[in-house]
Parts: sequence; C-alpha cells; structure tokens
Amino acid sequence: MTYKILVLGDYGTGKTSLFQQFEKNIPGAERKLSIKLDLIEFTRKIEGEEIRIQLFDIPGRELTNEYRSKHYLGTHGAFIVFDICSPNSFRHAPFWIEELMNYNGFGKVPISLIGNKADLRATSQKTLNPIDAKEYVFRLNRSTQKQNVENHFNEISSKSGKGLGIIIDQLVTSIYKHRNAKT
Ligand SMILES: Nc1nc2c(ncn2[C@@H]2O[C@H](COP(=O)(O)OP(=O)(O)OP(=O)(O)O)[C@@H](O)[C@H]2O)c(=O)[nH]1
Ligand SMILES: [Mg+2]
Repeated sequence: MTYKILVLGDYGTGKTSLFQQFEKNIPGAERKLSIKLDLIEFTRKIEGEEIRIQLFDIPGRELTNEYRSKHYLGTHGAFIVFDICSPNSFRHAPFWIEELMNYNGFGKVPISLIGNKADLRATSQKTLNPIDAKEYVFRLNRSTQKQNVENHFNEISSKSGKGLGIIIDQLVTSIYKHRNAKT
C-alpha cells in the first residue's frame, strides 16, 4: 500500500525546510529526482503493516488553478503548514484544506496542521496562540468524525527534525484507520 501525502501551506511557511528534515530524520527516506515537484519516499510500519509513503512538497505560490486538481488527485492526507508568526498563513489553512478535499477524489481525508517556526516564539512579539489552532482542529474533527477522519495539530520548528517520526506516524495511522473503516 502506498499513501500519497502532500505538504501544503502558504508561501514561506517552511514547507521545503520541513520536507528536508524528513529526508534527514526519517530512516530510509530517499529523495527522488523530479523536475516539477520534490518527492521523498520512505516506509513506516503501522499496526504491523508496511506502508510506503510518498511525500510531495508543493510550492505555496506557484500552484495555479489548473495545476491544483492534478497535484491533489489521489492524495490520502496532507500536512498543512502555517508560520506561527504569520496570522495570515494560519487564516489560510482552511483554504488549503478545502481545496484538498475538493480535488483529491476521495472526499474528506486526514490532515495534520503544523504550526512551524516554533523556535521564534522566544524572540518574536506577535506569535499565534496555539489554543486557536487547537480549537480549529477540534472543530474540524467534529465536522469529519462521521467520515472516520481524524485530524491533528502540532507545533514544530523546521530547524530541527525533532518529533517528525511521531508526527508522520500520527497522520499515517489516521489515514490507515480512515481507509480501513471505509472498506
Ligand atoms: N526560524 C525559523 N525559520 C524557518 C523555519 N522553517 C523555515 N524557516 C525559514 O523560512 C523561510 C521559508 O522557508 P521555506 O522552507 O523555503 O518555505 P516554503 O513554505 O517552502 O515556501 P514556498 O516554497 O515558497 O511556498 C526560509 O528562510 C527558512 O529558513 C523554522 O522552523 N524556524
Ligand atoms: Mg518551498
């Protein structure tokens, strides 16, 4: 079984940085050469089953309308990245989530909302209160529970790859549960 997972979010929120940390920190992760889109592949074991993950890095601003449906099609889940110093990037999270659900061809799928650049909390004056993101995901979970879709929120810093294994397993487990509940 292969799961296609996208890394989505506004321009400059740190998607590529996060993507690179996956390559460094996930055992067996391998970057595949691709002209248009960055892709990393690795396997994770979920409930004894080996799952192949294809993780795609999607640029925040180059994605035009006509390209979207192509990128989203067949996506089983996504990381939606915002910058904790950019309220706009958090406000746009629902836009990315909605687009993904509209174009992936599966309807609702699990997402992991990522508040990136947590290291800036110490020095930056205007940072988003994580309560807002937690509440957003809580409401999202209520709206997707009928479809057996469970979503997550984590705050991280792409400066380190700490905790990435846990974050990917959380999302992959939710995708696994969702897909097994459906069949
Ligand atoms: N302090 C800090 N800076 C970060 C972090 N993650 C990314 N950055 C910086 O933020 C800038 C944008 O990061 P990218 O990873 O290129 O962002 P992106 O989301 O891929 O941007 P697009 O591809 O244009 O959509 C870079 O200067 C990074 O060094 C982080 O966790 N902490
Ligand atoms: Mg990028």
